[in-house]
Formats: sequence, C-alpha cells, structure tokens
Amino acid sequence: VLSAAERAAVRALWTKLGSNVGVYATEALERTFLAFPTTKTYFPHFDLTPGSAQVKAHGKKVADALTRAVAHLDDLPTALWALSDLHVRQLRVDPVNFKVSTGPALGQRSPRKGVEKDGPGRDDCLSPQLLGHCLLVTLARHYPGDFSPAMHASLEKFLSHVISALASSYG
Ligand code: ZNH
Repeated sequence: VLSAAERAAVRALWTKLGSNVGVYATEALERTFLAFPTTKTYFPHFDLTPGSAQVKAHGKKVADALTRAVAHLDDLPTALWALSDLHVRQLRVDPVNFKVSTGPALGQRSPRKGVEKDGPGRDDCLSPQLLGHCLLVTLARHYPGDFSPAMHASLEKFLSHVISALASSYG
C-alpha cells in the first residue's frame, strides 16, 4: 500500500501532467519498442514506426488507464478489474508478464504464445517493468525538477501496484 506521502506525490505529478499523460505514455511506448525490440511481438498488427497514429492511440488508452489508477489509489484491483480481465481472456497476455516480484528474471520471461522459441520475443516481452521503466525515464526527462528520489520511489511503487492489479484476475 502506498503511504500518504507517496500517494500525494503521485497525485501531484499527475495534476501537473494534466492532459499530457497521453503524450508521455506514447513516448514511453516508443522508447519501449526501441530499447527492447522484442516487446513488439505483442503488436504485430500495429504500425510501430515513430509518430505512428496507432501507437499514439494506444498511448492514449494506456494513459487513461493510468489516470484512472491514480484516481483509485485506494482500490486498484477494483478499478482495473475489467482491464485485467481483458488482458487475461482476450489478449491472452502470459501471466509471467505481470509477475512483479515472484516471476522469473527479466531475461527469462516468456514470449507471446505462438511465437517461435528462437524467434523474436524469446528474451523479453512488453513486461510492465520495461514499460514502467520507460515511463519513468520519460517523466524524469520532462519533469527533472520534480523527479526527486522520493518521487521516483513513489512512482515505482505506484506502477508495481498497477501491475499487480492487472494480474489480479489470473486468480
Ligand atoms: Zn496492455 C491493450 C493498458 C501491460 C499487451 N493495454 C491495452 C489497453 C490498455 C492497456 C488501456 C487498451 C484496452 C482497450 O482497448 O479497451 N497494458 C496496459 C497497462 C499495462 C499494460 C496500464 C501495464 C502497466 N499490455 C501490457 C502488457 C502486455 C500488453 C505487459 C503484453 C505483454 N495491451 C496489450 C495488447 C493490447 C493492449 C496486445 C491490445 C492492443 C490493440 O489495440 O490491439
């Protein structure tokens, strides 16, 4: 559970981001796809070139989900239940992708089901850690003055709670 100070830090930054959350989520996705190319295996149907309208639209959706999470810091599993269910039943994202502390190390995460063992995606995937990492880098770059160690720690904690909420419907 986030402490009162951690919640306040996350909320304050989100207020500052305002309507730009989508812009930064999009930048974070672009960074994820560039820095960790095998993450692209989950998006074979997307145009992933920089500036792509599809990535922008997806960034907006991820941003809206994060903003909803910030508004429901007291009950993330309930707020994100439908999204968790979508990732499990429809998108069939392998649950290891959502395991924060108990899953295998990053380099051993499993690829999307159906992707060849030796093909792209063997070594990583769109792990929330990678997306979360890229989100932290993006926010640190655009809000250097706000990015104290305490803010960094608050955001790490927030993101790890979002991810366990997304994993919650694996039951
Ligand atoms: Zn995800 C989708 C969020 C993680 C994969 N996503 C999605 C959406 C959202 C999200 C909001 C939209 C939905 C609708 O449409 O309704 N995710 C999210 C978040 C996170 C995530 C927040 C964390 C943090 N994902 C993830 C992962 C993966 C994924 C890990 C893999 C691995 N997603 C995905 C896909 C999709 C999504 C594939 C679909 C896309 C399209 O559109 O097609």
